[in-house]
Amino acid sequence: MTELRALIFDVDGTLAETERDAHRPAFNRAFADAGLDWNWSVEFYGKLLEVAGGKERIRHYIEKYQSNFPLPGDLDGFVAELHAGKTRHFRQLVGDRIEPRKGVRRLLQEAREEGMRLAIATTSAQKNVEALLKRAIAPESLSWFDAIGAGDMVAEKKPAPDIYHYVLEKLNLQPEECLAIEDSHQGLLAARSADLTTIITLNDYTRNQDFSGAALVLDSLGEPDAPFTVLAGNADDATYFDLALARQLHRGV
Ligand code: XBP
Ligand code: MG
Repeated sequence: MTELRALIFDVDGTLAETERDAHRPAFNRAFADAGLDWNWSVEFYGKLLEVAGGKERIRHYIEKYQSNFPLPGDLDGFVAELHAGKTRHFRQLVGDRIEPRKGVRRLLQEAREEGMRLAIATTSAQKNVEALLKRAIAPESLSWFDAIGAGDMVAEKKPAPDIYHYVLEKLNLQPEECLAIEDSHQGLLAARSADLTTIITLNDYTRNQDFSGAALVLDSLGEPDAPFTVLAGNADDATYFDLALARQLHRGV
């Protein structure tokens, strides 16, 4: 039986509620800086999340919702500049208002104590991951992760499996030695296409998505004094997600 050796975390929506409270307002601030009257509401942003990647999301928005916008000659350059501004705002916002989701600190701590390796697989830019880890988790937390796969390091973003393949290669582990933790349908598709056992901690944006294929679907990782709700799968009598439950799910595959 293969041993579980690493946990691979998605970032946005999984480690913290960054989409609603940091990415979205960061896009809006970058639009305002550029003199654009584009403003993405909390609800509308949920639709835009169908497209992974910030640059890809801006481009999709222009094509689908701003068809009268006079396209600049260098559209790639225009989008890249907006996105660079958005990344600067994101780093500021993440320091000001983002906390990790319930159970994240506890699980990371337990993994470190038990020598379980940690990794990140995200669509978001590397600078964003670094800012989130340093500011919302712990100043030195970047060093806890043996592999960080982020943003443009791969050609195809989630739901393609590329970022998970990248991380598995960096870890020098097989998929059956790892467990992925995601919050979205697209993330689940990416992880499952890379043959990873995957658990889901959903949030308001992803609540109604299809999570078939997930080993377990939870409303959060939970805490000893704040139990999770199991929406699909079997957690036996566990009330929060820890390494014992991770190993149990891993063995059950
Ligand atoms: C997050 C994303 C990203 C962020 C924006 O995916 O889809 O596009 O919304 O980040 P995941 P960038 O949950 O897989 O991390 O602007 O840096 O692309
Ligand atoms: Mg996510």
